Amino acid sequence: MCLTGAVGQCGNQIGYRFWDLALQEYQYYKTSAEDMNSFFKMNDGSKKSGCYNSDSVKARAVLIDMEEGVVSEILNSPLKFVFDRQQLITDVSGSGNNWAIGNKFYGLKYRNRLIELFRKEVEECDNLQCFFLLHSMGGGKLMG
Ligand SMILES: Nc1nc2c(ncn2[C@@H]2O[C@H](COP(=O)(O)OP(=O)(O)OP(=O)(O)O)[C@@H](O)[C@H]2O)c(=O)[nH]1
Ligand SMILES: [Mg+2]
Repeated sequence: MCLTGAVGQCGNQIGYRFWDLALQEYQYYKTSAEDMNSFFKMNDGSKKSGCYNSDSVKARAVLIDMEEGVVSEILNSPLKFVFDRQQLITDVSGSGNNWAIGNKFYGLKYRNRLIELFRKEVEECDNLQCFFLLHSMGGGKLMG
């Protein structure tokens, strides 16, 4: 199982494409529930039937952005059902490409919540293999 963290504009935009493709693959190629389980939390019904609906499949993901725009777009997109509102951390103004603000200000402000969110997602994995972090090389960033 793989737990994805999408950080900032770039990480969340690339993450959106990733989740979109992963779901399409499941739909069109009938990926087995076991494979699907690597990236998604699925309820027992959808595991057995091989079908999913909006309540049965949730991404093993934490979405983080100190600006709201991209995450809001994701929450208004056709994929909105894949994300729990508890899996998100957003703020309003962003770090404006300033690493020190991202790391020292937002990092300190959200560190505990971030760790807690990841911890909860980890607890839902029975076989965690990796963390998959998506972010740009530029930008303010929370995590140094
Ligand atoms: N390949 C790619 N690069 C992107 C994308 N969005 C932003 N970037 C690049 O990412 C860098 C800026 O990082 P962002 O992800 O916007 O910054 P951030 O993490 O949101 O950080 P702050 O906004 O400063 O808090 C620039 O070099 C952009 O060109 C994207 O969707 N794809
Ligand atoms: Mg940003």
